[in-house]
Amino acid sequence: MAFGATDTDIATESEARAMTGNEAIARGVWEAGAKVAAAYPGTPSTEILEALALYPEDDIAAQWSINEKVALDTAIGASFGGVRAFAAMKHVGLNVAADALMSQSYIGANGGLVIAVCDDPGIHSSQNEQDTRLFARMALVPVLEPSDQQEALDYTRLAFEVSERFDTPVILRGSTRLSHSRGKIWTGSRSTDEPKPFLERPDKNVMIPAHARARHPVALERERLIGDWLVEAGLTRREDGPDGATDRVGYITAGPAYTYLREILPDAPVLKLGASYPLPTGLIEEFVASYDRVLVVEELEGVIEESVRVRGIAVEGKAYFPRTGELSPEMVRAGLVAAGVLAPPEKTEAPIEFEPLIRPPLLCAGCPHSTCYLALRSANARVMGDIGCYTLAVVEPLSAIDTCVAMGSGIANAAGLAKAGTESKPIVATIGDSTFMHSGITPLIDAVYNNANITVFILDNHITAMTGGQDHPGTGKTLRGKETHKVDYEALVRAIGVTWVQQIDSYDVANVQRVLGDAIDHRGVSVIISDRPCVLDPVRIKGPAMTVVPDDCTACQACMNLGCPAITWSDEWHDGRHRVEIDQTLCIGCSLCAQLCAPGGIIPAADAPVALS
Ligand SMILES: Cc1ncc(C[n+]2csc(CCOP(=O)(O)OP(=O)(O)O)c2C)c(N)n1
Repeated sequence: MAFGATDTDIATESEARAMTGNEAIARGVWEAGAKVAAAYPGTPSTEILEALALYPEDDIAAQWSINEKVALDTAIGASFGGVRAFAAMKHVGLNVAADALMSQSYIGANGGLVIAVCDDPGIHSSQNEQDTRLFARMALVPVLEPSDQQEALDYTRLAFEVSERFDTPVILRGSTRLSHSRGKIWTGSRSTDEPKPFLERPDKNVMIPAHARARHPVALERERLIGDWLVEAGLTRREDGPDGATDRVGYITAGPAYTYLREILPDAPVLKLGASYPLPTGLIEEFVASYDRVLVVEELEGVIEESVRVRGIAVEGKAYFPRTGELSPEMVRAGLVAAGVLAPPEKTEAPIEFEPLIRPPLLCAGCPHSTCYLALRSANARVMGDIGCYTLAVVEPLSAIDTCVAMGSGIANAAGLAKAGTESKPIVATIGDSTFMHSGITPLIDAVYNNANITVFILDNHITAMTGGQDHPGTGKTLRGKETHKVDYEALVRAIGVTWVQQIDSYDVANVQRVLGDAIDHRGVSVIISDRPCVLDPVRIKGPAMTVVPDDCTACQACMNLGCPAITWSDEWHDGRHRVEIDQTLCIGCSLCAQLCAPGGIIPAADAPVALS
């Protein structure tokens, strides 16, 4: 057990298993007896709900919500109903859910309310690198920071207890490294508390100004109480180490940074914070007074360092550790050397440096998005993009996206650009089906309402491809794979007042171009819905592979404009010139390249006269 005994004694009936941080969080939610869990996918948090869906439906209602705010509001509703409830999202998802969080902080929690928010230091798969701890502090919501997979489970359980004991939502902060790496953990059994009755307290549950004014001080008061209680619970603790005060330098740390620090300095005196907000001021004062110098080691922003310093307590930190990117043991070592507490490594032979092979992200072979962007490039459109696999159309050879801000921004960005009146090119917003559901519908209503002259290209590949193929209200399937109502995009778009709508199959290249031209010619809002499933999901498409007939290939490279990873430029000469080749192991037989090949030099391999490459 990672911390001292609490009301939730989780070590009993223990069984060791290897789990990722996300699986451990899911396990913690289940063990805590939560009855409702909702999320919108987003790396690195996605697998939490996928793992929760493996627990019995009678135990927990686990669902994909249309976006993060709806997920949090769903969990809030269940908490009002007196059961433990959970929402999960990536860091930027909290921006979407923030409005609800800020008010719920004043309202509190009837049934325990926990929100897992997974940060992405290093921006492996996100649009920014924001630090959730800053949000938590602004919302006055405690943020627990597990350092490893065992703590991911333990802290999740404890987060529900904190939530109920102190009448507050609680954020559990994950990160890419913790979410996706695996560790051995001990599991426990599921709590089975009875639901609480609905709390008939409009003064607490209804946030009108008079009520909110009274609740704000309550939220501030619990700040002090929680910080101290986390010490009592053993979650925040001093580890003074065998040589304790002798080296005269102490460290304050939290989350994965703790494990990196321990790898470099296994015996150093450390104050390990289980929560970076609220802080146990008394304990920090005592700890800092015990050492000549105290360094704060934390990933991303200097949240702990600044919070300690504003209390007049002298600590150092971000002078030696970066505010961007992921920490690692090596970076912690480098910071400690810069701070003068570790000697620089002795000069030895230069280590062998391995240059990683650069593999730029690409759309898949046969991706149905590629022809839409080819057509947009031919139309010389100004393309206001959005977030999804299709954002990769920004790179060569498609090079067909001009802007991409945040999920659901593209349509309103396009409308705003049209209103600016400065753009001579046709203005087109492109948006995936999941993103359209998430936050594309309201800006489309707005564009129609304000009579914007734009085209909206909904790229429906029947799935949330970018995050690994999750369902949403447009796929007709739930998180647990059950059939449910499927949104009819055309009916929806017409219902909000769009008069020019056409569905197309993006595998019909000539038709995509023609319809796009017509849509651009329409004055007002026009909508094209490209309807062709992702090559990976839900059906793994694999047709007979295509091949190039060397005699017919004129090396015009029109096919290469698709950016298909199966099409390569041959180094071999044929009849005095180079030509293209198709890698048959990658080709899925979509035939898009054949449609672009004017001389007809690309044919199904099965029809080739001799075995061709
Ligand atoms: C606010 C927010 N939530 C979640 C994500 C993670 N995310 C990025 S794109 C995307 C959806 C992609 O699906 P879709 O729009 O259908 O496009 P596809 O990848 O299928 O082409 C998600 C969930 C994010 N970047 N920002």
